[in-house]
Amino acid sequence: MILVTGAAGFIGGNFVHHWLGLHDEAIVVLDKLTYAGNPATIAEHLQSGRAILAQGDICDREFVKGLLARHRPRAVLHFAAESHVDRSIHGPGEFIQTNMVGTFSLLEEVRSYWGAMDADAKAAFRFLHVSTDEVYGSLGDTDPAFSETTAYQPNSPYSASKAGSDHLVRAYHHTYGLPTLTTNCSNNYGPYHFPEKLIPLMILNALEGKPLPVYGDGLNVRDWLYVRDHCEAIRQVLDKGRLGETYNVGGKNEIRNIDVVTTICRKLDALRPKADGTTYESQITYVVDRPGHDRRYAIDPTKIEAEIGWKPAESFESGINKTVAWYLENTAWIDSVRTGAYRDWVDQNYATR
Ligand code: NAD
Ligand code: TDX
Repeated sequence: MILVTGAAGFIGGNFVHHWLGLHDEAIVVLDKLTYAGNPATIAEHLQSGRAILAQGDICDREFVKGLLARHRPRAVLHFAAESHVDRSIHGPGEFIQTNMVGTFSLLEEVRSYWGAMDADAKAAFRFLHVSTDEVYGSLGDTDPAFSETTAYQPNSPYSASKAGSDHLVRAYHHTYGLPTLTTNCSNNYGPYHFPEKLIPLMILNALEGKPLPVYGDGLNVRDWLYVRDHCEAIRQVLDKGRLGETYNVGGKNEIRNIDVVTTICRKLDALRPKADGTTYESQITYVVDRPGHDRRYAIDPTKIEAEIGWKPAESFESGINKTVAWYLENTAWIDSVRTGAYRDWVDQNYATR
């Protein structure tokens, strides 16, 4: 049994699908079901019983303690976080609470659970912390990509809160010997991505005839990785990672935002031409920039490639084709996250648990 926090969200939900496609081992999902958590993402596994949903907050130590005691996982994979940079700019409090206090609370309960194990179980246990490349700050056009030894320089409340959580994980390894692993990944995209983030927002706004809001000059660069490739990296680091180490995960797909948006527009022009004969690009609108907007992120994945043997399977071209097709086909999921209708499903299925 493994325990996965935040597995009703985008990456955690994809991880549940990926893991259960490859393993018999069941998953306990610890998720608060914030606006970003949607159990419909993993409904088939909840219904089959291969994944069990425990709705709760990582900050709630009694809840976490009870869950660990009841399910006795051999590993905890920590995805739960407040994840959207723009929201962190408008309201940083939740980010500090979940990403820092929540990670601290989880670490404390895991430390106590792990400390009481017998020697063999203790040696086999793992705490894997899922983090981001944003902790390293912003690169200039010609700077080398982030490596694991790049100094932390977080610039947004989101990245600062994730940096704080990374440091806590590091400290729990060095001080208490907790068997930790940390991954710092670049921008993910793919199915089940909440439509506040660049790629799903652009696909859905385009289809609805709304403006496509590009921040600033549109020349900020992100390093895009298909979400299933990230999930596979996490699975392999869990299996083969050296304790206390961090691994940068990236797809070597540095792309300017405006090029991401025009690529999506062209895919949609081909798959779903507009009735009025105009192109989706005509909906692009430059808007005021994000405050403190990081200019460029780029990941050097040499360590994970050399030590773990991981490489991404998808190119940006193949991944974006799958992603656009998924959003065209999965309108029920999109409607349910936008209206919050999945909460009825939660109430019906979990009201008595
Ligand atoms: P997401 O916002 O889609 O999902 C977050 C999940 O965590 C949701 O299901 C939410 O309900 C849950 N959650 C939030 N607060 C909680 C709390 N207090 N207790 C329990 N559950 C809580 O996020 P995501 O994009 O899937 O990101 C997952 C992790 O990966 C995060 O730690 C994020 O920092 C990291 N990451 C994301 C990206 C990316 O591009 N999305 C890239 C690198 C790293
Ligand atoms: O409407 C938009 N217009 C726009 O130009 C939005 C939502 C974004 N952008 C820009 C801002 C960024 O340069 O697109 C880029 C990507 O934006 P987001 O999708 O918000 O992602 P980002 O801020 O890069 O952070 C993401 O990647 C790293 C995730 O949300 C984080 O959780 C992860 O750690």
